[in-house]
Amino acid sequence: MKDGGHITLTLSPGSGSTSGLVGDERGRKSLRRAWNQLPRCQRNLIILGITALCVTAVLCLSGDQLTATSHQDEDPKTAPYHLRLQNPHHHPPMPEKDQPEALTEAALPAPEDKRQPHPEALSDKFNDIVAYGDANSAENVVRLPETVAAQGPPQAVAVPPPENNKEQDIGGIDILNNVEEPIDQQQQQQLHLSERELLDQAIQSPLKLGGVSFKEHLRRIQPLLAKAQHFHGATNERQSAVVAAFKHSWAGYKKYAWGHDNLKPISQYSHEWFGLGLTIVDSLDTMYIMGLDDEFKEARDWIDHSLRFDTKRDVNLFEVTIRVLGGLLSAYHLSGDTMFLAKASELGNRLLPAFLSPSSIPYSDVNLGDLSAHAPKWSPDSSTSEVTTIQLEFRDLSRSTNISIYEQVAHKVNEKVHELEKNHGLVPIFINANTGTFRNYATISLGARGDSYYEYLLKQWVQTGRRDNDNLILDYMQAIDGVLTELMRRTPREHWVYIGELINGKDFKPKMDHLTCYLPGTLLLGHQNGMPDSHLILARDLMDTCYQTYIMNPTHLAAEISYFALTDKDEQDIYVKPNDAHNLLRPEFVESLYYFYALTGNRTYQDMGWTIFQAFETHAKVNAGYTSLGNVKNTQSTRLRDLMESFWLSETLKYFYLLFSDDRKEIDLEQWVFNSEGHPLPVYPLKT
Ligand code: DMJ
Repeated sequence: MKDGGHITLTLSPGSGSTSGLVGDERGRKSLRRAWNQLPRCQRNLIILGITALCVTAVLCLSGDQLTATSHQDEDPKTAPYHLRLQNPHHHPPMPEKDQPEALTEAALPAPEDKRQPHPEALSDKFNDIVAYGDANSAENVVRLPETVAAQGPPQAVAVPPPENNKEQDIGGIDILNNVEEPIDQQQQQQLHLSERELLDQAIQSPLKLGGVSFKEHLRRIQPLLAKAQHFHGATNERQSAVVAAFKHSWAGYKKYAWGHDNLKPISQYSHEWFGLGLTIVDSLDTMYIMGLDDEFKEARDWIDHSLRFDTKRDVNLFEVTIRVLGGLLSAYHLSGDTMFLAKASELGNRLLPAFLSPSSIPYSDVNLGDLSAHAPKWSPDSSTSEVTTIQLEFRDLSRSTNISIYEQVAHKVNEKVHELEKNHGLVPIFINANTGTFRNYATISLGARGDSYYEYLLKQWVQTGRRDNDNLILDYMQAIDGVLTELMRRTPREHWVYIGELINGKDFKPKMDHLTCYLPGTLLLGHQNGMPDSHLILARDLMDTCYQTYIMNPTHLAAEISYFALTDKDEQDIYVKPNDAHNLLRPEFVESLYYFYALTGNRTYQDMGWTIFQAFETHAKVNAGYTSLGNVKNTQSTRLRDLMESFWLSETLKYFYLLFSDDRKEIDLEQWVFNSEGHPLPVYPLKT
């Protein structure tokens, strides 16, 4: 330390004196005098020597010694749980044969062998796992994500900026390389606002971010903005066939329903739901991935000039979040076009009134123009899957704009639901936004109103960098435990595995919605990220059943709902009731096929998908697009229903296209996470 041009050395009490402060002071003075009497060059030499000694000492210590904590000596068996879990991101590379990818591929039998309840390839492993309860418990994560690479940004390939996007020329770094920006005055002010004040600010000024215009805010966060990703387009006949199906759908929509939510392809008319051009917004990223530049540009221009969010009309928070907010954000991340981010920000602001409930569980309905929200007209409750399937999108909006409020309010829902009592980790399908509690005796289901609660537990954990011991992943593991013990059954003769429901929260019903066929893909994604082998086995068995629900019908298309035999007195192991025989062009099973192909490389899943794609071509394709069907049980009487839902373009066709890709990592699942509507969003590095 410099003190009037001199170096002040301080001795500890007792080292220079025995008489307390006075002696200490005297010692210090005489030392200073002696030091001052030394010639300057000698003093410099001494200082240099001391510095050299210190540097040598530091260099001799290894990195581990330098960062050692008191936990280092703890017995791994008795150390706290979080210390026993290794950080997945620092897991050493495994020898080739132990790579989970190889394990998964080898462990999953070809679909021909599928109907064995315990195939040989897995039986030892299966027995080793013993009881599901133990194997799946939160205390017993079998493997950690060995294949999860160090979290880096998605490989951004620089492409020329779109002409229509001037702000694109900024050449900012990838969004995932979040750089520390100096905190400016605007940010300083924001830091001092409470959550409620931030919420009010965003709601009162939906055309602003952090109190300033979008343009100004985006200018300030330039280094955080996304770069365009590059896709090469179809590379084989199957992919080309899917692109042709997309173009056919798009042409019909453009001709008969442009600017409206959905196409009615039989009556060749439009169908309105929220008045937000759903099909256009939902299709953006599919077109970008397929390399349909002209279609992407016309959609982009419609969004820029004609998409309005200020109409006084109630919309459903969940549907608009997964389709519109998710669609805009995904289009932004893939194309790098900040127009999409500005639109997403306005929509995010206008959806925020949903969170002004007494419990922080959002209301299901929001009036985007009025900026008000309420419970559905038909019930005081929100659907559980709906309030828990908005977090990927709201978090991404926060991370993309560097405005925290969206993530804050959405994450609070995670916390509230986490605290609620569950049935073996399973949740009732209704929750009250005023009281924040589940409806008593509500059904438990992995189909309608329950499904994506489970999906988003895992996917949010993946999105946020796969943090050890996170409540999201602990809740997910507990829930899948509950699925295995409370909901999973096999049919008596053919041993088809299915997931039933608990009516009133207790009475088992052997009914499975087609919606539940998303689960095998999610389970495999989880297994790839360290979940127990029991998840893999369930994924594979359920995959077989879902495929059977397609090929058992003469159309090779699945019904909306299937029932399963409880005893061998039931005539068929799987059957469809007349009122449930419709098909809405839903994506869930194709989505699972995509995950199975993307994560294992096994091309048999492509062949299964091709059978289904051809079935859609045969039975759902009409002059003006593709239509939902009323009956999959009779090829001569499919009873065309006249609706092409936007998820046909956002999900079903996108997953077909990616399933048929020669490059199974065309979208790298370590870098991207698909929202519930099939829109890829970036995975963020673990926050430290
Ligand atoms: C889509 O909107 C989403 O996949 C949602 O999560 C469930 N329903 C449809 C598709 O079936």
